[in-house]
Amino acid sequence: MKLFYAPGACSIGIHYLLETMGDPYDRQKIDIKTGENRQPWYLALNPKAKVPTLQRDDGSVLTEFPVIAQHIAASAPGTGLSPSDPECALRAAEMTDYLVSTLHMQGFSRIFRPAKFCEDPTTHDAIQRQGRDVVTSGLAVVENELKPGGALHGEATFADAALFYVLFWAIDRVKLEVPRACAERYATLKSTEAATRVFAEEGIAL
Ligand SMILES: N[C@@H](CCC(=O)N[C@@H](CS)C(=O)NCC(=O)O)C(=O)O
Repeated sequence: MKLFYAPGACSIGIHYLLETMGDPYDRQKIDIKTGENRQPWYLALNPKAKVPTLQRDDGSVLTEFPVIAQHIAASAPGTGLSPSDPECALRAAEMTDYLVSTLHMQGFSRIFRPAKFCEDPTTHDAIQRQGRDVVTSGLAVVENELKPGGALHGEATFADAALFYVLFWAIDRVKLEVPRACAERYATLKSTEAATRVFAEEGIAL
């Protein structure tokens, strides 16, 4: 399989998952800043013009982070990244969707790209404040789910791929104070060899 990613983008979570699993895969860097994701060849692959994109060995393409993460984890059943218990798998999917659709799309998108929400620059501070509020309240939910009995407690699952990039953005990019269990989980994820390889490959110095 082949991952199309952009350095430091949400695709870093899929990159991290692939490195965690350790099976061979291909990858190609896409330069969003110069609009490579809007080039005809990339749109033919993914008309949504987004990363991550995953091209499978049969040539078919998957888009949308939660689906890609679940597909990759399911391809390595022995790793535990795809929970065998249906209820655990459902809860991991629930958290992955929340991390991507709420913290990323509703929160960080406002912080990083306020102009996408309103072109008027006088509104941008307010939009970014809204984004921070979404992220802060979202991280409170994540914190509870990291505690015993929560969907994110214990062994890593495919949801950790989303957790990895959301916490990377919160802690290392936006420099937010995050709740304790979130900080501890990110420290654990970041200390892995997989994370070291991913940051080096994407050219990210922390
Ligand atoms: N819903 C998509 C969102 C992906 C997304 O927003 N990716 C961003 C990078 S973090 C992107 O490709 N942005 C390019 C652009 O908007 O031009 C998913 O879950 O994969």
